[in-house]
Amino acid sequence: SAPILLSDYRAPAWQVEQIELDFDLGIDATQVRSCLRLRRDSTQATPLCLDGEGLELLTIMLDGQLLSPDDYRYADNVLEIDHAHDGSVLETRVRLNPAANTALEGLYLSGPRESGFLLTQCEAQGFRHITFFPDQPDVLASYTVTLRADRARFPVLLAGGNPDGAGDLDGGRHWARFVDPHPKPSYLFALVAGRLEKIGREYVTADGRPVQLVIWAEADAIERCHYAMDALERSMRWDEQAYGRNYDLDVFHVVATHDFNMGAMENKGLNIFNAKYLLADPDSTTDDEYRAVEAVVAHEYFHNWSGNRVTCRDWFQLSLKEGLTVFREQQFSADMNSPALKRIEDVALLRRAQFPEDAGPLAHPVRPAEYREINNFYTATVYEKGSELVRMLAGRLGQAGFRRGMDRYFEHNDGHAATLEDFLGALGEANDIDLMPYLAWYGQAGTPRMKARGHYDAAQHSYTLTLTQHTLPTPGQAHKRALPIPVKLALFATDGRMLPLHLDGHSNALGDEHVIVLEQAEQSFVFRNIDAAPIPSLLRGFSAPVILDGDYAPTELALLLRHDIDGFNRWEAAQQLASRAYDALRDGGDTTALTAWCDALAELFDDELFADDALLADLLSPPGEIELAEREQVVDPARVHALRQELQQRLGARIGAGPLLRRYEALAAQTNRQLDASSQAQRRLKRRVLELLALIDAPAAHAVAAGQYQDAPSMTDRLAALAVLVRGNAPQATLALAHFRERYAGDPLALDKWFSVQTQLPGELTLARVQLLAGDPAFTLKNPNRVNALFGAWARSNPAGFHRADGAGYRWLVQQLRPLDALNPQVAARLATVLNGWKRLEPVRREAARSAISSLTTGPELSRNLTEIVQNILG
Ligand code: HT7
Ligand code: ZN
Repeated sequence: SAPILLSDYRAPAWQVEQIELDFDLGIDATQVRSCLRLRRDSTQATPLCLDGEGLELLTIMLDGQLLSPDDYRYADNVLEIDHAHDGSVLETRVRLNPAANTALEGLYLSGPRESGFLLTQCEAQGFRHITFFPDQPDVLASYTVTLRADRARFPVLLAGGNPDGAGDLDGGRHWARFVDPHPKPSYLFALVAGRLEKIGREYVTADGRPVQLVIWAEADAIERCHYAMDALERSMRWDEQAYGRNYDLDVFHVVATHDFNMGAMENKGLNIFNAKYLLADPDSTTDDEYRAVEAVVAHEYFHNWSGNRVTCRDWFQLSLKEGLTVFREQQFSADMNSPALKRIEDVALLRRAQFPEDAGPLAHPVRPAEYREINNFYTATVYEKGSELVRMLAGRLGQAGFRRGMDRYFEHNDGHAATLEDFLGALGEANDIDLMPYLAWYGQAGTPRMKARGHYDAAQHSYTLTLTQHTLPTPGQAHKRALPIPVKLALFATDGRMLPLHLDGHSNALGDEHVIVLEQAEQSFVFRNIDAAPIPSLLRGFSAPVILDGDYAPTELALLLRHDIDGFNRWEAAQQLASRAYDALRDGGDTTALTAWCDALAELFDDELFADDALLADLLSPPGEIELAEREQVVDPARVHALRQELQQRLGARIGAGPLLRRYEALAAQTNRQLDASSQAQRRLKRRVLELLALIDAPAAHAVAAGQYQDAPSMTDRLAALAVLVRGNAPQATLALAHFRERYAGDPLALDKWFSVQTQLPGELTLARVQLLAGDPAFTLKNPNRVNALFGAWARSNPAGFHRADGAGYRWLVQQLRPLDALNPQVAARLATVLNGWKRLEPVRREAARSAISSLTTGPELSRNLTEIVQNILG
């Protein structure tokens, strides 16, 4: 199919002012009647065309007249209708089969047919699987939705908007109606019907509106929704305080399902969540997962303004809602938890998921210029890099200026479908600043590489910092422009003091931290009144999403690691030092960096005054294998793994088994299942200490881990212990895995962890175990969480286990993609992206990967989703 181009965008010739939807719900057959009141743009002569996919068309009526097949054409998923005019009312009736919908897009069944429930997923283009409609986000309509169903089978009937009546019907059936007063695009429509339990809470918004908050889940899960309810309330308060945004309906429903393609969905008034991001209790949820639940609940709630009240003009603008909402979610999580840890977590994710995407054949701008399948563009680039771009703008405007700009953005675009230009325009106009140069970031793929070189002039007492930038070509974009790169910086003296900044071109002193903006390919910045060569702390807080080459001596990084008061940059110094240590191990050269890294961390480890256990755990963790592989021209994943293991062994040995064990015991003495920051930090550090111990004294660590597994009061401790046993291929792993399987047999989310943890077996053992697990009765290709727990965890989190030298891993994964694609194209396409980096593999693996991926280009036709990914990956 031909690509869809941003440059082809035209405002719709037909709008839908009002839609009335009537559902007659059934598992195998659901009838949908839709009634559209149409409005025509008189300047365009385009005929009325509606999207519709996989619909069994029953009847069409235009202005009360039944249409004959001569009056319309339904082909290639488009229904074209003759004789419609401004003010026409179009009624269509269609039939759907929810139970047969394995793609989980449109109306589908979650769970077994006897007891499962019906739900919808419409973003990005699922509504066309429900009824005929101009299924694009710039068509905003008012929705009235009536649901009818058997009361015993579907006791709960929900749709977005406010409730507007309910009652009994003949034959044991009932009905419920919902009216949404806010015009919305079709992707925000939702319904849910089935046997669900609820928990509820009254909430009063800052502007005085009483709101019923209700979370729905199946009976066995409802008691695990309380944490999410608390998180929802925190999110609502936070958005009122931080952005002045109030909720705008009388009800806010949230529903949990185990069958979902993504994390969650912000349908107006009826959010639907993957159970993984809603259910939580200490026995089955790790600390990281608790934080993820809080973040995703907040994210979906924040969409009510950034996405729903102000939506996207077209799907090219996806980051307008996603990048902005990720940013708002990150701010919220930072406020609820530790800002430094949150920043570390977010940057680590960016580097692990987005930088490789931006450096490979799937690289695309935050605002892509074209796509074939929009579902393939819910990427780390659109989400995470998109958020970084908003962060740069927020940093440029300062807190008050950004708030002013956001107020203007919401006010000017409320109820409209907006563009990124509208966003930058509103932020800029409210502050009298031209932000349009930042638009270049949205159109250019690839991660800029920024070099920093310092020169100290003792005679002049000046320090000149020269910054250069360069972005490598990406597919379809050979030439790159210089981008505005804000660099937040400080200068340190060798005794660890921060120096006051006197920058040429600024008459007044700037304090000890300042943001300079690199706007050209090369620029120099001169700092005065400096008495000795300083050590620059650059990109503080990761002020721009670039790769920095800082030309530091190891001792300088060690100094920043010890003295920088920016928690993020402290961690960053440790990461840089570890990367240099890694290079030293690989190249067999100078070991200064390795020694400096080990010494600095051993010193911190012993420092009783260093009280931040969670930060210490992060400092003690070198970059992951994916990030380290990004440093290589040619990647041998087994070698990257071995070198990283050796790096950690050196660190463990430098600290020493005795101190590690003693620290472990001290931390273990405080073991509990509380969720406060210090209890979480204790578990995080305990895990890291145990992992280091396992690398230098495996039997001792495995004995400790086996004990921890047995006594663990929380899933965090239990899973950490299990992971150490499995990764170390310890004899105790077998029993622990069997126990885990039995204990959590009835809990799908915990069972997912049982699958995932086993994908972390080292090296050559992995594939056979993954194959065995794929044959387990609990494994199914129909459930996205299970597929991701097995195939995704294997290919993404165990590169050395996935990238076997004989290519068997690639061949086997590719074999799974075909049947998966037949069931669920979105999940298959996303899984295929794990092969993104094949071109940089060493020659033997590269050829094996190329051949495996190419095998997908012959044989039965693949979905549009998977075809696009395969074609782009092959390049
Ligand atoms: N806005 C939501 C995106 C989403 C989605 C997209 C494609 C297919 C299925 C999907 N489920 C949810 C999620 C979010 O970013 O909030
Ligand atoms: Zn989102």
